[in-house]
Amino acid sequence: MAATNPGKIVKAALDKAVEKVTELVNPPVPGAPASAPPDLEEPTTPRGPLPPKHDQAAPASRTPTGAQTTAPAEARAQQDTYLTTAQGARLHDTDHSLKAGERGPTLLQDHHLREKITHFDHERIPERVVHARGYGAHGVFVGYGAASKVCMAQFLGRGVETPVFVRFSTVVGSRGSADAVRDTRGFATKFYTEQGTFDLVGNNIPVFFIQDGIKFPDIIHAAKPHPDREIPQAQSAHDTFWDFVSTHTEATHHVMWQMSDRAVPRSYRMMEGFGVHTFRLVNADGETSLVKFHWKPKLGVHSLVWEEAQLINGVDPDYHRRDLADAIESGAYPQWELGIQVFPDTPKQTFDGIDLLDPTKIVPEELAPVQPIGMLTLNRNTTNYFAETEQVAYHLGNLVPGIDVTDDPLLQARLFSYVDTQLSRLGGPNFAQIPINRPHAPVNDMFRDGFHQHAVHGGVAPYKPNTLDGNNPFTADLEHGAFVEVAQPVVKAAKVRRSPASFSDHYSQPRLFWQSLSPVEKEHVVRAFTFELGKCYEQAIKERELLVLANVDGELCTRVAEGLGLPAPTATGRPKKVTASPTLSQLGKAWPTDGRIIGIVVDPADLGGVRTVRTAILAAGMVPLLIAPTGGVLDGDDLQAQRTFLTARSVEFDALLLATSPPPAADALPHADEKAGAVNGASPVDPRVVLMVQECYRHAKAIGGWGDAKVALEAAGCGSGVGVVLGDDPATVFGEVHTLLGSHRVWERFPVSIA
Ligand code: HDE
Repeated sequence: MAATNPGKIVKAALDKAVEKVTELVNPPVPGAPASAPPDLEEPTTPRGPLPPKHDQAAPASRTPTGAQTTAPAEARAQQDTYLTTAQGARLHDTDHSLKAGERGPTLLQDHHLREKITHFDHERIPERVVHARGYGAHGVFVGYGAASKVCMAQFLGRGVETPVFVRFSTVVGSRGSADAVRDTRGFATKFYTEQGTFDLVGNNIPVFFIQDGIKFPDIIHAAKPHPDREIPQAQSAHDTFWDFVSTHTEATHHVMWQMSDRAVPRSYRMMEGFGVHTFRLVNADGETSLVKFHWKPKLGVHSLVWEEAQLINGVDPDYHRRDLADAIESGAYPQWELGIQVFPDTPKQTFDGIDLLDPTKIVPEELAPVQPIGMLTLNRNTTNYFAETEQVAYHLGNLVPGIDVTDDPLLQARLFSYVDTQLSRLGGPNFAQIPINRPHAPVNDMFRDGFHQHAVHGGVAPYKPNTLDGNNPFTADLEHGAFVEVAQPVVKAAKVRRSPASFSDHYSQPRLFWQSLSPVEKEHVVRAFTFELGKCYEQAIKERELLVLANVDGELCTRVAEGLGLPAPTATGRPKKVTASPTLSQLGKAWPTDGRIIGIVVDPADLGGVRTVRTAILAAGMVPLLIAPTGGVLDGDDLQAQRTFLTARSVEFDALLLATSPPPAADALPHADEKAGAVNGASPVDPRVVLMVQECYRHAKAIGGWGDAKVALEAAGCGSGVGVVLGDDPATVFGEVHTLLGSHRVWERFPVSIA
């Protein structure tokens, strides 16, 4: 209960301030499982459940029909001190079933046993057929008011704050698959607006594999594991995927992006998001515009390198989830600016010759700049993964006044699919009443009954017209906030199963993408194609894809063909001239480093430098992880080893600092830790540290050292390498490493052979 006496209030405020200061000086390492550390012994004094952690939030307290309640969000969690049945009856034992004697058979009478096991047996629901692996967070969207000329949606108004729930995902893998796989990422945002829920269900790649929704089962069946052996999991490096995309050439543009660095993001926080389709906006005067939505991350767009991604999938399969949750917990709130490219709504629905209804095409930002209209901040983690992230249900058809759809045939099929899949995934038609899906606008829908009905509807007249309920509910008009579909004229035409001719150019934009990349990004694309096709068994499939690449770019085709040991075919068509779009490249600027993780190999004998650097890293909004020969306290309360040479792996860090060149620790033996075999023969430095340096160097990460760190760097063969900073003053060394991190990687380390 809150304090009411003034003395107590002052004391409470002071305690809070002291707590905050202590936290600033000695911030908790993100990821601790509970809001308080556990006792050593099993507690026996009855007490209530712990409160959620400071970084957690639950869905807002709304009734199933959208009204705000006064119940705190925790009221939905387990209550009180004692273990109960699902009906609230207190239990005296949950460790033994009820038996006819200690050694006798279990009795059918044991309702607690049956209730416990029955509930457990039904804990799983079907995973999403696509985008099964995902991670969500709560946040807020603030409108800039800049969209008012083209859109009347209330939530885009200047300064309007709207709660949101965002779910990021991979597409192909199942729910337990690894995060850092090569795949497109989902970027789905639920805006709980006052005018009803608006869902922007996009991806981190601005184009799609297919132009018509009817092909979705085909591309997904091809990308999912082979049906006979159910392998490979969460990968596109297999025959069925390449069989499909090499024959269905409208996929080529998406495949180019998927073979680029975009498909191995460093973090969800460092991805762009795209609505992909063109939408139709309506302003207060009823004028319409066509738009494409973009999310621009404040931290820039950054990626993993391929070997790093592969290691991560073993070392930390939850890499992207952990990164997002830790960043939010440590206060490095990720942000994205929402922007729109605006096009006149002409009868042809094209812009600069680009068909806006074709979801395999982008409009380069150089032709139509992205105009910022609001800011998204993710600032709270979920309290319960299943209740929130697993049960959240997005739908492209959840629109608000001012935002409407177009006739993009991919978009149109999606309008059908999402409710359909949610009906079976979430067990019936009332999934909008699950707390995370509850609108923040009043709901008066006249839908009744069904499995898991949480609303208790009054009245006897859920039909229209009625007189028994005074004809409530009433339909509204535009003036009263109704969503009214744009009366878009439909061109007179015959019913056909055909695409327009404008959809048939499958190669110009893939070439545009290729030509927009920097040399090192091109190298990565070449290697991704070579790797993935190299994993295919069938020669015909590789040759067919090489022909596709020949039509994209001769050099790309030749390089991949070299890697595959196959002849490079000649293009079948004459390439159209394209103009590169430099904004598509991820390189060439400096970005903020919030939430980046810096590994520090400590010198237990001299912790002064480590302390200075750790404080500087925290002050810069980053996370220091101290690496020592063994775990435990190094000094005082704040210097604790978070990693050891046994548990640390380079892929956990964005940059590495060495305060010393530690001699081999007691467990530096290949039979105790195989990594210790990384150096052949005797080494003055612990071989795991040498491996860590080598991997960081290979992955073009900034490395810094002071004290006698030079010995370890030399043992790793990179003593004088580019992006390796050596000095006497730890603070200066860190400063230089920090600057290097602004460019994400030390790109100069990759010798490139592509122009
Ligand atoms: Fe989806 N998609 N999709 N999709 N999609 C689903 O809905 C579907 C498409 C996207 O975090 C499913 O509730 C069809 C494009 C995201 O919960 C399903 C077609 C884009 C998510 C479905 C498409 C997306 C989904 C699976 C072709 C980018 C995850 C479970 C017509 C613009 C949302 C579910 C979340 C999820 C169908 C094409 C993005 C089966 C039929 C294009 C981010 O309904």
